[in-house]
Amino acid sequence: MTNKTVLISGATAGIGQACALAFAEAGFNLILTGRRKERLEELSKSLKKDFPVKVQILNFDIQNNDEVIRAVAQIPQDVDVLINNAGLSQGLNPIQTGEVSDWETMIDTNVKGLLYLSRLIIPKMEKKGSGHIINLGSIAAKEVYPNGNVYCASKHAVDAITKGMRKDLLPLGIKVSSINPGMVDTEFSLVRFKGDKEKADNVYKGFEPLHAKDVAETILFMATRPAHVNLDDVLIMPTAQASATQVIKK
Ligand code: 8X3
Repeated sequence: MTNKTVLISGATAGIGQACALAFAEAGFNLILTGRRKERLEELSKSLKKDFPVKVQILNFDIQNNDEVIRAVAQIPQDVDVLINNAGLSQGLNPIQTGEVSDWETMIDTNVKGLLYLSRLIIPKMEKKGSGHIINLGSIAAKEVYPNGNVYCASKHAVDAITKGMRKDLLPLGIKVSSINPGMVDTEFSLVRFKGDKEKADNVYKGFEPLHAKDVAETILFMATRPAHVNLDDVLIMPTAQASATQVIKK
């Protein structure tokens, strides 16, 4: 058991949801955020039933700074760990036929949303003189692949923001880490392909991708190192994947 609180953005599915479970198992109190209210309520109910932890849910759209401000104002307690997980990929077009609205959604969520939330949580950590921010990057934060253009750019921005945060927050005693997963079998591809299940399933066929739990367990490990240890930058890949574009499929 710990008396610590973790805030997980985008907790309604995938890696965020798996983090909620892993951190509840480890005894963290949880603040779970997301756009899908019913899913948040269901998750909170089941976690409270299974674990002796406090769960607060905050339902808002991270793309909207006013909504983020209103939501964070409802957090009474300290936040020890912030997991900036909310993020998505929309569309997989070459740059010349990309949808502007897809670009805006990715940049507004993956980059601006992460900034809005961090901007409000960091002062809470500063007041306490400690805290840990863990940003969800991607292999797309390290490499650019065909048709990945704006998604890769948004994750490269997360990589740069992580490095910038680490420098700026060093004097404040706040740890900053990033975790960069390769292919993870979540709703990610379904969202990227706008609900085309066949296309999405195809991405993960013929090899074993990472599962959300694999990433969540690693994030929990990162968050529970001793105070003097920080895992700055973790790249986690399926064994069958050597780079963004090289996967061995059977
Ligand atoms: C998700 C992984 O390989 O589709 O960030 O970019 S990938």
